[in-house]
Amino acid sequence: MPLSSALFLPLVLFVSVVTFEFSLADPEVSSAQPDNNVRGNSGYITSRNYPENYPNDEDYEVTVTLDQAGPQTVELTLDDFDVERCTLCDCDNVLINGDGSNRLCGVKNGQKISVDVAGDTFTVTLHTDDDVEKRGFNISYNVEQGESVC
Ligand SMILES: [Ca+2]
Ligand SMILES: [Ca+2]
Repeated sequence: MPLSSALFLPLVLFVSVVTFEFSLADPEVSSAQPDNNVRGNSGYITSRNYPENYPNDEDYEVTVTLDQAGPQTVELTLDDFDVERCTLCDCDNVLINGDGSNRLCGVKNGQKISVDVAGDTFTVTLHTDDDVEKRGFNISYNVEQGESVC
């Protein structure tokens, strides 16, 4: 068979298999865990499209659900953080738990942030304006062990 057919046939088979498996997926399972939700006492929180640039004009919220209710302290490490910087972080910014007193922007690789969490969830929100897209962030987190917050 000609070379083009030899390349095309495996591609058709591959697409067919992927389509078939997708049709078997349980829609309730898929919708229960959208991409922007994270579970567990440690893990990673990333901006949309990371490590590609995030889009303009959106509020992208990641909800993290921990294994137990608080009060507890979660330590975040900004492993990779590049968000458009303006005075007072008025352009693009990241809020932890909706806390407007601590808006993050600019380049902050390696910075650590402690967050007090009363219940079993906290949020990380990226607000973006209408121009200048950056890479966004990859934030690792873990619940601090062995201490109770009273
Ligand atoms: Ca801007
Ligand atoms: Ca922007």
